[in-house]
Amino acid sequence: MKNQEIAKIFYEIAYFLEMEEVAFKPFAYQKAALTLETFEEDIEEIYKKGGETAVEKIPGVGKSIAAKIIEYLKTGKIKYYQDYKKKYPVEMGELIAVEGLGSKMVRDLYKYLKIRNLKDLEKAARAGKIRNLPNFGQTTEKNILEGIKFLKRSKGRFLLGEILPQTREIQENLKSLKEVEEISVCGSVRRMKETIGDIDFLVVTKENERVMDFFCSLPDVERIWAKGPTKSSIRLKQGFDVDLRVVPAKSYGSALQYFTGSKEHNIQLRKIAINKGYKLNEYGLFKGSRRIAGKSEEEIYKKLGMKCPAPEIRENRGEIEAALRQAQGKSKGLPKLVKLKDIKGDLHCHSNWNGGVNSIEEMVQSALSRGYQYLGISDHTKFLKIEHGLDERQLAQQRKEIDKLNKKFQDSKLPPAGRAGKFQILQGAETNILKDGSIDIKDEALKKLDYAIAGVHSNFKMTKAQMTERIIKAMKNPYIKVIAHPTGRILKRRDEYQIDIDKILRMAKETKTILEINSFPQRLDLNDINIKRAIEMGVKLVINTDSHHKDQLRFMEYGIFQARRGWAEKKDIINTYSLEKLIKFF
Ligand code: DGT
Ligand code: CA
Ligand code: CA
Repeated sequence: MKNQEIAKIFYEIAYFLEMEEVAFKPFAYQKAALTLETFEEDIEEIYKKGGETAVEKIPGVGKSIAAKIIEYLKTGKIKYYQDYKKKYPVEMGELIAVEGLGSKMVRDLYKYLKIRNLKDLEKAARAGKIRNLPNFGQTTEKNILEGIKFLKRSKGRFLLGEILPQTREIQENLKSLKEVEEISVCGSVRRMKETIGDIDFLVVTKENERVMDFFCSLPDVERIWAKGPTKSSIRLKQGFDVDLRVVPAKSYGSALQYFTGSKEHNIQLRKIAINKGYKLNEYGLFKGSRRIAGKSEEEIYKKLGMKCPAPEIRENRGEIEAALRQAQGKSKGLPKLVKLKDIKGDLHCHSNWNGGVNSIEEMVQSALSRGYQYLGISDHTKFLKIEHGLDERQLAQQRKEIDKLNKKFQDSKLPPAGRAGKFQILQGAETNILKDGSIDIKDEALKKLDYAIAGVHSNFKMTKAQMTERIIKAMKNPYIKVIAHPTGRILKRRDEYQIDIDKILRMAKETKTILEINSFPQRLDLNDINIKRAIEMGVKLVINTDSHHKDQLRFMEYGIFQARRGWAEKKDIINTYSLEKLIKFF
């Protein structure tokens, strides 16, 4: 699929246009990039089937952008982009990834210091050359160095959101081989960790050579690190590695268990085996030289006196003890983890009233197709100017449109098949927690919403005590029901801001404020450990997608994975509630 490649180029074009301070156009390219990036259909297929007209019909793609997509599909290049690259020979993707570095700064860094890439940037910052540039200063220089340090730390790991679609594609490909008897992904992908080092596959086959030949000639293979009858390892063009191991059917379960990990879980499990006088490895569970289990994971855990814990919680954070207790019929067994099908709606979505791509109605169609009972439109509010945040008057206008749409849906012949027979659009708003903890929208306007969300979108660098107080003050506002992305981290880009999470959790419980698990693959905030802690303290959570495009509603699964990694059950998540229960709750 070329969707991602083209999206990446469009993002870069947007940055180049911004560098030249061209009006409006950057937004058009960003919108097209966002659309392509989230599109489930293959753009190449769309073009093949429907030609130019079909490409132009994609929302957010006009005539001139469509022409560039087609140019890329035909020639592998876009001249417009190449020309910019010639004019500014900078590694835009690399530089812009540094937190706090914008396109105009990239322009000036190139103009004054000929900085083209991360290496140049680090050198110049270390030499103290950046602080003297107009509009930069010492703080910016320090922030740049911190940003680089953070990038280095997360290097070599990929977002689950980038990896999972690829994993599924490869798995389908391998499955199509008739010689493949069993296949499973294992490692951190099976555990649905937020970031992934490499993909691990496990296969049962009698035709090792045939399978390995096929694997090593998959489309997009860039390098073959190793190729053998039982283990091969490749690097894909997208930049990540894939391992494939072949095992006999009698060891499939034990290999699956072993290669799923985590390492910490395995170490603990092996101790239990040893205490029982067994030996556990990827070939099976052995008593002396006799294999007593190996075909399935369940069998192995059972022989060790345990229930089989879900892969997402195999991190040695108490799941082994819980699995033992459950097998013994004691209380505090394994959690009954929340599932995607438990979700009845999404409460954090953006429409084209602010920076989103789609109309409220288009967002609703997407929610209906997912069988939801409700959709909360929670657009940004006025403090966030770059997202075209709404003020009190615009919120009131939006309310009118939502009421009208709700009436329209009630009057039409809906519900479509598979839905619970009711649907309602709720009006929320993603308000801003200002520096002093106040909200950028007046209480009288908040009162008229179905619920209000609040989030920190500015002044990230405060002391721990200040930031904690700031958020607590927002939680104490009776109209603020949800705190969005509570720790503010962006994976591979910036750390959490400093907060006293225990204090926040205690206040969330006290003020009955819901904390969000944000499903956006770059956020996944709260993280697994904080989710577990929140649940233990009795804090309720919501899993939202933060969609800025109708197709992003599908990101819900990433929030679910994260929630499961944090041991969340259905009862802990408020958007598993029915419409009536939710409205009453608010
Ligand atoms: P990643 O790829 O860094 O995101 O993380 P994993 O968990 O996929 O790690 P990876 O790919 O190095 O290895 C896959 C699994 O194999 C891992 O989850 C557990 C198992 N494994 C690997 N090395 C060891 C080891 O030294 N000891 C034990 N007990 N298990 C290991
Ligand atoms: Ca791995
Ligand atoms: Ca591996």
